[in-house]
Amino acid sequence: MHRVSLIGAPTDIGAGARGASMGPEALRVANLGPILASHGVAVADRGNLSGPANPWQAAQAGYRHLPEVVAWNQAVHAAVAAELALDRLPILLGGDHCLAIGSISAVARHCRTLGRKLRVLWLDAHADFNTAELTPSGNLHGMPVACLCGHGPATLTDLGGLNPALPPSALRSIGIRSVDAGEKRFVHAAGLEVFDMRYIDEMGMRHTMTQALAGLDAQTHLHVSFDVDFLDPDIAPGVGTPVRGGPTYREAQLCMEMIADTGRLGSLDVVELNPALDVRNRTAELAVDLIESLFGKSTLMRD
Ligand code: HAR
Ligand code: MN
Ligand code: MN
Ligand code: MN
Repeated sequence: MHRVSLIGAPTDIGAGARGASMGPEALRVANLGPILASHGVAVADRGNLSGPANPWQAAQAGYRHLPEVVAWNQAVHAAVAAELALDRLPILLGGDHCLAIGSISAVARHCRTLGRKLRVLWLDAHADFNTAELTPSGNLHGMPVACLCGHGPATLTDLGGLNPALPPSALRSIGIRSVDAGEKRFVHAAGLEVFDMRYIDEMGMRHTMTQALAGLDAQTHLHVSFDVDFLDPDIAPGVGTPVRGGPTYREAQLCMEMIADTGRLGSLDVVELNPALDVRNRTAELAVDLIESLFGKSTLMRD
């Protein structure tokens, strides 16, 4: 039985479009808490974290809003660490994807303390592996994977007390279809394991997930960082950086169901939902539907 804590982080501090700050409330309006509870999950909604407003400034030395991004990530780190210490499963409701630095560095520290293996699944249209030198935008939501792997400002790379928080070997990126030119070279140099859309097209989602989940054991903590722009924008328009050609509804369901089947899910980010760009909360409702599957809701045939 899962004991889950919802943690809202209402900010778009790392994004290139405003509006992801409304994500936590849109997920609540789509009934995330009650729907999880209806599947037997014990849910506590911890409310929202607070942090600095978005000053909407140009990049300085390759980063937009770095001090504010650090402040938000410190708050996320502390909140996620507190829930893990209570043996609860934290669900971070973003907010933009820069917040995964705080969330995953807390998870990595927790696993280190307990001597548990960690596997991170990065579900995203983007690799999020930019650095100050490589970024075309300065937006920190394009950099969290690089920061977690030790490439970034010390205020972010050292957040969980050990730099790097993650070796690239702990990560699997799935659904990738938009990578900047310098970022692409860096992804190859770092040896990131990427299952891009070409791979999913050719091999199918079932084989992709079998590969991405290979090697988990009973002691593995599985963290899922679910960037809603992973999904095809035809079904998930409410995101700031849509990229066409993403997983269909059925492919996304299978992805979530295969994760649920491992029984290893230990923490989750739901990020980049942008209600200002959504259509009647459709994308939030889709995200909740998929999160249900992640927590083991399955069809009648398999119950
Ligand atoms: N690669 C681009 C940049 O770094 C766009 C990144 C968009 N990132 C997200 N999260 N929406 O995946 O600016
Ligand atoms: Mn992302
Ligand atoms: Mn993305
Ligand atoms: Mn479902």
